[in-house]
Amino acid sequence: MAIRSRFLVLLAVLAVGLGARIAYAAPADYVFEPVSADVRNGKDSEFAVRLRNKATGKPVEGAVLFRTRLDMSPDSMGEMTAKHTAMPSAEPGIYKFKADFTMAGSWAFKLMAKVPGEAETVQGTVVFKTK
Ligand SMILES: [Cu+2]
Repeated sequence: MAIRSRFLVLLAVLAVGLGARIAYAAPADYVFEPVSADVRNGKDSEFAVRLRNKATGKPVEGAVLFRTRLDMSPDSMGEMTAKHTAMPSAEPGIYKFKADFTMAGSWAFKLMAKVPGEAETVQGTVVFKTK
């Protein structure tokens, strides 16, 4: 009986350890940040986001960003959007874009990303200020 309960305790410890490992590699471990929050207002204005692994602090290369949206929701103008396109970037973990901004103020860049080695989709929102 004592041996059996000791075995059960061991199983419980293993289960907790496994749970912690699964939680470790979660979408919440990734964060998108502005390379520079200040952006020029107007056409063909460039901006960039950095994808970082919060656990390691390192930039994350090779992510595929999709369903991107630029809108003025931070200034209560969520329906006001800006056209934007992805641009090539030589810097690891940095994803560049250019946009046609039409108003000075705060813009939210919303995105989803497929990150190498992460099964779940990562979501991000990065706020830029145009002036
Ligand atoms: Cu606006």
